[in-house]
Amino acid sequence: MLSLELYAKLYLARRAEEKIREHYGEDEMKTPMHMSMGEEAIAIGVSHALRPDDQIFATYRSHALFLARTDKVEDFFAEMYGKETALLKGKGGSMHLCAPEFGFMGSSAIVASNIPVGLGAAFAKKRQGNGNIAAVFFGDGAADEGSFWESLNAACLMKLPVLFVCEDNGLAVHTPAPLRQGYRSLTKVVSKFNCSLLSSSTTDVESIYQLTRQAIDLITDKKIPCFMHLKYYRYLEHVGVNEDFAAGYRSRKEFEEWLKVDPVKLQRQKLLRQGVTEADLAKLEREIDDRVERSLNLAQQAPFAEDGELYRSVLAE
Ligand SMILES: Cc1ncc(C[n+]2csc(CCOP(=O)(O)OP(=O)(O)O)c2C)c(N)n1
Ligand SMILES: [Mg+2]
Repeated sequence: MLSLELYAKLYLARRAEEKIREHYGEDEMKTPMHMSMGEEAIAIGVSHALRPDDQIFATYRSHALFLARTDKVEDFFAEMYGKETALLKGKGGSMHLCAPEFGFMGSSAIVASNIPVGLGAAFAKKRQGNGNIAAVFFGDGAADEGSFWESLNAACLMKLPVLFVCEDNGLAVHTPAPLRQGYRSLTKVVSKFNCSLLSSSTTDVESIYQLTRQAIDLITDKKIPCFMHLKYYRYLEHVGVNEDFAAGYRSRKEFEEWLKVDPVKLQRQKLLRQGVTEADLAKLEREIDDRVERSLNLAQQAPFAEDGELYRSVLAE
């Protein structure tokens, strides 16, 4: 059942980050944390609609996206703790998650740097004629970078199978969009390019899933890129695990409005309306809680990689 599958993914992402919040203060996870909380419906809705051979190029704010695409909870926590048992043996951390075997081609801490890389993959896909697409995720702040505009231009000119996923939380660190952008509306500017354009501010994961399916159809049928503009609210500070409403650049009131349509809560309510019982949901949630707890414990107990590992897989062999 689609709505239940999506809920399980939403709940897993939320729970995993709640666990990080609980333990980050112990200072055993040495990686900076850019949390997904608030953004999960985008990560999960888009990822669920992509096909197995489509590829994802992600940002440093990709916990939910990584978990949705790979379901590798143990590896995820091992990576947070920098341990040998992780997919990248602890060399990636929160900001450089990567699982190419799942089509999760990597995430980068350099704003907008993943966009041209995704474009290259899309170019290869077009040459191979395999019908697959490259989904490139980026924040509204990445649209302040030249490489974003160059990539958008090249993708539209070359008619590449790229899905641009703009996760717009209206902020680059603490600076709101109107203080950074010399235009009034990103979507209005993008609408002048030769690509399809879809836009939404929903936090309903199923709507984002359906929108993404539409985007994939548009890319396939019209043979031009698609730009999806999706609004969300970042619950926590830019980097770190705390709320930051005392910092003065945004208000708790705004947060509370978005909380009313929290993606995890919305989907749970929808399932109850569809006749799924409270007991069934509680059972599912308990299983996920146990999985998260077990993965965290395993990560804590796992060894660090030997010193030489640091020099492996750094350069292509
Ligand atoms: C090229 C580059 N410039 C600046 C930074 C510093 N920086 C890190 S995150 C960030 C804001 C990016 O905002 P956005 O793309 O909207 O992503 P969000 O953090 O809101 O998810 C900036 C400026 C960086 N990492 N890379
Ligand atoms: Mg942003």
